Amino acid sequence: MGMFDGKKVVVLGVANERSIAWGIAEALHREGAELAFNYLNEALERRVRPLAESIGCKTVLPCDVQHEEQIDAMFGELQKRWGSIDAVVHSLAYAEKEDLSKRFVETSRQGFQTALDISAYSLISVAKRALPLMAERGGSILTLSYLGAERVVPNYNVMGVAKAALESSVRYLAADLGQNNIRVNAISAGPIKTLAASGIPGLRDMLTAFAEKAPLRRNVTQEDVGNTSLYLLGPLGSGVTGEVVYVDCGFSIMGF
Ligand code: NAD
Ligand code: 0WE
Repeated sequence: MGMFDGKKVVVLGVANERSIAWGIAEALHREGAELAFNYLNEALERRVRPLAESIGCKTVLPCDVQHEEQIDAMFGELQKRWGSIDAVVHSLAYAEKEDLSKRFVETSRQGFQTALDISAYSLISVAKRALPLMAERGGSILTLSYLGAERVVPNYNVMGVAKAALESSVRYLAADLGQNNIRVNAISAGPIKTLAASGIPGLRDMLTAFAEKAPLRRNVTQEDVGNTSLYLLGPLGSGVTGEVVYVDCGFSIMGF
């Protein structure tokens, strides 16, 4: 008996086996969920499809969240195949590389728009498409944030601004969609070595310093995030909405 037996969950943001979204997918699969995945482009399709097939999933659809019609097409296809959905995982972000290394004051208008569009607005756009598919039974939406939303993390720059907008959107969506019995929450994860993090200069030192300072004296894993996602996406989180839950080995409680 799995906690997600018979539940249909859309997972956005798997790029490879190190993706946080894949850690969440594995946890959901273990608990019996039926899953659907997106891929950003054809190069990533070649990574995502075999991973999905390894857990018996054939629903793998293209969706670049910068294009409204691709979000429409994905949820249109899910409507046809599944009729309804129970949960959505939004685990994606993007900012121009140069905006994560230059002085923050140099952030361009275009760079700001790109980061906010892909990393924050997309949650609203996805929630809008999920709403009619969840309307009957209610549902749960989960996104991924980072401490850089609230505190200055060197070089996180415009991504921090985008995550602040994302966390605020979680609260506004939770207030709005509560009447449809849809919950909306975020996990604020500690740094994890994924594709999105691997291009960051100094990531190794950051991970070492994190594990020294965090109360649990280790780094956060995809499995840690997967475990908490089960709580927020499923019946154990039935009364929780609009929250940002830290999965950070305690790092953020420390003052010194
Ligand atoms: P990842 O590279 O595995 O995943 C990022 C995903 O974003 C990729 O699958 C990529 O295809 C997708 N993406 C980018 N632009 C897109 C677009 N236009 N349309 C659709 N998809 C797009 O890296 P990850 O670390 O697993 O990141 C997942 C989420 O976790 C992100 O929101 C990230 O900000 C967040 N997060 C990461 C860390 C970390 O240290 N790795 C910590 C906290 C939060
Ligand atoms: O949210 C993130 C990373 C998001 C991200 C990563 C990239 C790298 C490649 C968004 N856009 C891009 N664009 C690229 O071209 N994290 C929480 C991981 C992360 O990113 C950092 C961090 C940490 C931690 C950037 C600077 C400092 C720390």
